Amino acid sequence: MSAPLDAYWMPFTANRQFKQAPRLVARADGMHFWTPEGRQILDGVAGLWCVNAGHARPRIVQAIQQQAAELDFAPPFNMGHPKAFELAERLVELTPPGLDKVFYTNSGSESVETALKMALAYHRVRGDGARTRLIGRERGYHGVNFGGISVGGMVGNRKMFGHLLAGVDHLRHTHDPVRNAFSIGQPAHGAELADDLERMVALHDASTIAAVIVEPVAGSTGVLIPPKGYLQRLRQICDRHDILLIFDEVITGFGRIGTPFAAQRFGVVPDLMTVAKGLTNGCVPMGAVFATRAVHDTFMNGPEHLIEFFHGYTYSGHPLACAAALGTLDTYAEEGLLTRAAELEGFFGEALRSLRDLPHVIDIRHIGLVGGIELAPIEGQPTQRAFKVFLDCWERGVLVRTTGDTVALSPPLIIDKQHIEQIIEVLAGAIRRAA
Ligand code: PXG
Ligand code: PLP
Repeated sequence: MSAPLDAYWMPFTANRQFKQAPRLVARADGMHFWTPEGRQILDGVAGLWCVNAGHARPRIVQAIQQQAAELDFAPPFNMGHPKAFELAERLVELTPPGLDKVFYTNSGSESVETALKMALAYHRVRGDGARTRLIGRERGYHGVNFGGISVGGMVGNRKMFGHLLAGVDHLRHTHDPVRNAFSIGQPAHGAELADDLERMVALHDASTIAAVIVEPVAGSTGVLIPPKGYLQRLRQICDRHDILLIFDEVITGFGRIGTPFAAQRFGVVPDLMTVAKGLTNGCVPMGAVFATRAVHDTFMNGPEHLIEFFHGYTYSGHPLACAAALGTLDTYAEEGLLTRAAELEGFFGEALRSLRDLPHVIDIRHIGLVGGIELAPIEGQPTQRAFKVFLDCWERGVLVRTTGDTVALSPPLIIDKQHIEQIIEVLAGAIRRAA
């Protein structure tokens, strides 16, 4: 090991355990990482659900290099630079109709905070300022900032941090293995869970509710796919009561489930949509919030010389991030990557389902190029069986991700069938050994 490991306090990591047996990567290209010792690792999770076009793509590398030399920084408040505007125009060509406005952030977490603040401010500027309540969902992940953990539904991310935002409530999650285990694509049962929102309206009154935020497909909490009709129903209830619907597409955005955004796959258009990760192929930190023209225009009614939305980041629309995003969009377009997951979905799903009869496999879920294999926990040691599988796969040259006792796969969208077979073979061995 070259540098000591002491000073770096690592995020979302068992620091002491990691430092006893560190797992480092030093280089990446295409579908692979390499360790400092030169061992090749097949990337089964697109880094952390973000490297959708694969690693070290030439157009993106070149765009970042050129941009760093040409314009390293431009102040984003009351100033601009051409690529920020160009990128916004390019992005709204990809979004569902109506989502025509882009606000830049630097991460998924910041996108979520931005969207929640937009929702509150939107109601306020239209004279409906009593709408302050935000509704999330159990088992939701919306990043790690205070708004996101308040509307989020992962107890580990919430319990250490006091009271969080006031006036938040949660829909029930949609995970129902009793009725839906081993569904192909969207599960059949559970659309009625969207009616939880009607119960919240009955409890709190619609006049107090600003917005509902959900992941169209929940990623971090175990790949939970929306039951058929669920998102449509949520949209209808929001419309009925003037509640804004926010889709958190930080994972589902940019081709993960076979359409540019999940909104298109499910045919449901939200009022606000958060993205990050695949926006720059993970190469430079960047996030964004898409807003409908209607939401945006509501802000544009006051005096023209005044700031309409008191929000923004030093690095909003950073030139390096914009350049990376433009290179990323070019790569996606040239290689048809934003719809490639739809072409591979059948093969990928079948490969995943071949694991069905292995020991302790209690559910397999998949859509597009995202999959979850849920394992029965080792008694008294939740998460340990999946973590054993993760370590075993790493030793055998495949990177997977675990959440609870679910093993998650979300490979780069450039993956080919042989890579899928390799991942499944290594995973099958690891699951057998973790029995
Ligand atoms: N929303 C969603 C739906 C996400 O998946 C965020 C917001 C936050 O994004 P940032 O860029 O602030 O991390 C995410 C991020 C995992 C894992 O292992 C998933 C995420 C982040 C870290 C780990 O599942 N998703
Ligand atoms: N803290 C201080 C003292 C600052 O001056 C700023 C920005 O100017 C911030 C936090 C916020 O930083 P950022 O805009 O990078 O989110």
